[in-house]
Amino acid sequence: MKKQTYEFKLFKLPYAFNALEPHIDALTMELHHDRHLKAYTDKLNAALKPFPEYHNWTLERLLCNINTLPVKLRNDVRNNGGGVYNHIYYFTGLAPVGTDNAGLPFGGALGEKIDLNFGGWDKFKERFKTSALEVFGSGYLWLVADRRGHLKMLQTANQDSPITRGFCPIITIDLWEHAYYLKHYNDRASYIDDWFAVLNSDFAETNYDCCIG
Ligand code: MN3
Repeated sequence: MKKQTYEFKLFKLPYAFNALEPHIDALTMELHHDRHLKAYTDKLNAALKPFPEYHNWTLERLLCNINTLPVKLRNDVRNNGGGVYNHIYYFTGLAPVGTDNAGLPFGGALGEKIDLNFGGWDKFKERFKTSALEVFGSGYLWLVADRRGHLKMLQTANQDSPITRGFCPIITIDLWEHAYYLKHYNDRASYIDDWFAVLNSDFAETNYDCCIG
């Protein structure tokens, strides 16, 4: 992920709004990016504006050091900074239908680790789906690596970010209803299936290599 500092620019989606059809619809993508992510970005900038001493801090540095920040800044970094970071991870983790890396089982070192830890791709998918269904309320499910490179499925609430807890993110699914309600209504299970169909496996493999590298 490209490291940014204040003033944060709205992340540019690396594909068209309709590129994930029919799995994730264009209107959902447009609202998710142009309204939800834009609001997080604007609010993060507004919160940081009165604190010039943090204007050269990357988003990663802010999120990894929340507890050292002025009290007035902490919640905004957690919620809006997390909102920016997590959405960039989510959007980049999706690949347009028909591209080489869309919806494929993970390969490389990550693929081997998945086979070893979960007994194969299908079993991993099953476990990931079950865990995503269990996330209560608004949040995310992540595949992360811990400091020793071990894989872990991590549920996070609201816009909390795994890097605040020292984990290295590999891939994530946004489980807030705004990510799927227009097309899937309350059927989170079918959204999770559709997410797997457009999962960007290249992105996940590269992230894992960085985590253990
Ligand atoms: Mn979202």
